Amino acid sequence: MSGNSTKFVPINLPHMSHLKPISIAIRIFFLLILPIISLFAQSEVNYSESAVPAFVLPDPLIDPKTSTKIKSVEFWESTQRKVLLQSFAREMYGTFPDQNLEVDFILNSNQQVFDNTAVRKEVTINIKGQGKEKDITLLVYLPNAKSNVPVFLGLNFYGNHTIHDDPGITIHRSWVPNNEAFEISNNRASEKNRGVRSNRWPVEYLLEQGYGLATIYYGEIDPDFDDNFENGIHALLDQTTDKRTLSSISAWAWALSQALTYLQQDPDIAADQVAVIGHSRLGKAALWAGASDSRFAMVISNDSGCGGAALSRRRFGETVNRINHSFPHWFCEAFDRYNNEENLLPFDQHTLLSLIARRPLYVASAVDDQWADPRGEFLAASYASPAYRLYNYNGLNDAEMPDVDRPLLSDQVAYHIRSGGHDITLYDWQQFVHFANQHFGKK
Ligand code: GTR
Repeated sequence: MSGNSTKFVPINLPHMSHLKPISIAIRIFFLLILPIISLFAQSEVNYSESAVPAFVLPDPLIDPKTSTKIKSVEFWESTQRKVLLQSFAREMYGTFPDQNLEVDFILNSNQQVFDNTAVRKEVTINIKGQGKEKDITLLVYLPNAKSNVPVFLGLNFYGNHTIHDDPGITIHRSWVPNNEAFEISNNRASEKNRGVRSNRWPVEYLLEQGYGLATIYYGEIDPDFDDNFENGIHALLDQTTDKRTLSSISAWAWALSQALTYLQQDPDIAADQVAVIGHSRLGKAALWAGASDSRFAMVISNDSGCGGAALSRRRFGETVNRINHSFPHWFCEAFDRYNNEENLLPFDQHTLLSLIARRPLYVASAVDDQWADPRGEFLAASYASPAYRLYNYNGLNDAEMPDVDRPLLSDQVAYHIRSGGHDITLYDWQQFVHFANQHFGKK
């Protein structure tokens, strides 16, 4: 990773002996104290709207070859979208780990649960590459009362068994971050953690609303630490390929697409009604999956922040420089070039959201989650409107940012800022269900 190239001026204090104390003080201030102050200033997090720098956003609808505005869906889909997707892969999210991987699905269990009101399926996604293989488990709940079920698909942070206290959910054997509150130690999941994250996954509520839920533990795909891409599905790739083009976010997004392939084959599921959803870093993965795989019928970002829905150029809360230093494995190495140089990015996150047009998009923020820059998330959704207009939708258009807990729903794009902090709550899910009902033809 390239760091800051701050230069220090050498100070030779003895040479100052002929100077008056006042000029020594001035010299010390300029040579020693000022550089220290400015170093601190750089590392301070900006939470002030007045300190957001002036910036110009690249227009996703300008054809770089002719510098003219794109007006046709045909050109957008056949050319520009592809160029922009490649640009995101090359400069930010990394390439998809899909070279020469073979993927198979095995339905391991299919059982009635919750007093026969629902079915729980566990599907092994078997991935082979370079003579090695890896299994990841997709957990699926579907309501019994319906056929052709629409499904929310999202990754989870600690294991499928943490999303509900259902004793039938298999406990994974992958690396998992320790968490005292969840009784996770030695980086191993166990019975003790069953259901610890059920507050984030309202399974019964979704089933009652006629939706299915599908989830994978993201650490089974690629463990969330900087391992130089040795572990997870990266281990199944040809290690002579350039590792610098890989990233964890692309691995997680790739697995979401594999899960979608299974869900589209499941006869109980509406193949054209699978919404991809994610919270926080998994919201970044959901957006990248949704942008790059148009089979996802709806895309939902919850508090995805920097590298997700928030505009990078605003430098509000988490910045490109910070995220690349804290999580070097999330993005590809090329993204380091934009540390403190956001204006050089050939796109911004409104471009990513534009790639989701014309499909329904929901961006959600939380008012106390300033680190994720709620306003930057709203603006990116709003600035994606021109792409939606290509398809004769309005998108958020020029709407003002709504008040807290007052969702703003346009024809295809929705946004809310919830009271409270960085989390995904029942309130969030209720808004997503309401939005999905509009698009998936329910009442
Ligand atoms: C934070 C990170 C955010 C967000 C969050 C999360 O540490 O800075 O970008 O992804 O983690 O995933 O909970």
